[in-house]
Amino acid sequence: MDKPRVFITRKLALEPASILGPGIEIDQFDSEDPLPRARLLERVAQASALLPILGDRIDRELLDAAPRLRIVANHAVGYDNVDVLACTARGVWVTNTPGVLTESTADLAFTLLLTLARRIREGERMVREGKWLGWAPTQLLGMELRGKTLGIIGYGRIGQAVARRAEGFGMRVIFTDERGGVPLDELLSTSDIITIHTPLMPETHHLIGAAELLRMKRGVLLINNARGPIVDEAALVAALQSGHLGGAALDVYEFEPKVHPALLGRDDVVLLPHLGSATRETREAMGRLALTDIELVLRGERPAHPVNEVAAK
Ligand code: 8YV
Repeated sequence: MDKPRVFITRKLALEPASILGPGIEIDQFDSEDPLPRARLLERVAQASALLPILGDRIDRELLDAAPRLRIVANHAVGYDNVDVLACTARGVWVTNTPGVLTESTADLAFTLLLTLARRIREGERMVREGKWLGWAPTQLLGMELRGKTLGIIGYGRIGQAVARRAEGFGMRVIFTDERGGVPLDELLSTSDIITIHTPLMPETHHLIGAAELLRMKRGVLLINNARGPIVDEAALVAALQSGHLGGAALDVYEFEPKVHPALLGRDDVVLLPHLGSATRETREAMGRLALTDIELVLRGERPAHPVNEVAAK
């Protein structure tokens, strides 16, 4: 009998063969480049397991092209790129990588927050461009964190890890979540800084649109390293242009990897290329989790991090 094959859609932070046993054949697009959709569809044809990243859309078309597929082990905690219902209907497990990226993603949220609040980008550029002519009492004044209210939208593992950091900085933390906290309206109208840590689902698509931005206090700072489409990017641009928003720090974009052109030239925004979980430790752990779940499923066992339930075949 042929060995089951796994298709890994990118270069990983660890060698897949260091986790997968010799009974599994590894096919890998061993690159950081985007994988064209047509090549993805081609290479899943013989795959029993698939390890995709966020940018790979796992939908009915892909499932049709992959008749042998038994598991989609998403290299992410978020799985909005996967049509989970379609996978379940075909008996395909879907797994994610929870827990191992909580601290790195919360660290990055706080990095964004401090970079924006303390105008780090502008200061850095001033020095590098030789435009710093000397110290002045009014130069690049930012926002102090102590005593400010941080509104956290989504209070799961990452939201709570951000709250722990904020408490260390003397901030007052409020949150909104389907499990409790304050109503979204109250969070919007009372926070000095707002940070988003909810998954992208139909209910959270454009959760922050023009009306919500207007409800925020004038001068508020907005942080997003969850998912781009939670914020209506065009409305965000308008709120920055009108001066209602004090600034935004983004690690994710509505049409990733495209960035709204109006954001690019602004001094009151910080823009990163989706670096939330980008530490060596976390990326190795994410790869390990996904590959281990593949190994389990191909051995006929239940994966350790399922997001759906599949009947035994
Ligand atoms: C990944 C993420 O970098 O885990 C997530 O949900 O957004 C990031 O950790 C990204 O999803 C790559 O697949």
